[in-house]
Amino acid sequence: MKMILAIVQDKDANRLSNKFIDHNVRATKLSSTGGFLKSGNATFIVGIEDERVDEVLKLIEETSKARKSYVQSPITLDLSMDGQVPYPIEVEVGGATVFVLPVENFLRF
Ligand code: 2BA
Repeated sequence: MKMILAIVQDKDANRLSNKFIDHNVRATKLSSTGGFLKSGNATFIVGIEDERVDEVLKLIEETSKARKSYVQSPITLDLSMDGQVPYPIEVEVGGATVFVLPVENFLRF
């Protein structure tokens, strides 16, 4: 068994949840926040049999789009008043960031 941790953009999260339901994939969705953009994303936890890992990765890949986002450049406190104007820096977010981990034990009580 493997655990798949998939971080996807909020905009893709509902579609991915629905795909998991359609394909009988059990998943837990957590609301998360990207450390860099500090904006909301979603993290899915999926426990899945080894032989279904590729199927789940395909569902994630099909659903997750890369999008451009913008972050403000840092402003430094410049006492010379040398007109430092923050400007937006473009970053490409996603599709999805995915980790596949081995599961030592899977228990349900
Ligand atoms: P964020 O940390 O908010 O990052 C959003 C996007 O900003 C990243 O997209 C990347 O394009 C850019 N970025 C992140 N850190 C950067 C840096 N130090 N310098 C320049 N640009 C940077 P993605 O790479 O697609 O990541 C999307 C989200 O996936 C991340 O949101 C974070 O929540 C998660 N993530 C990505 N890599 C991770 C990792 N190695 N471990 C844990 N979470 C990760």
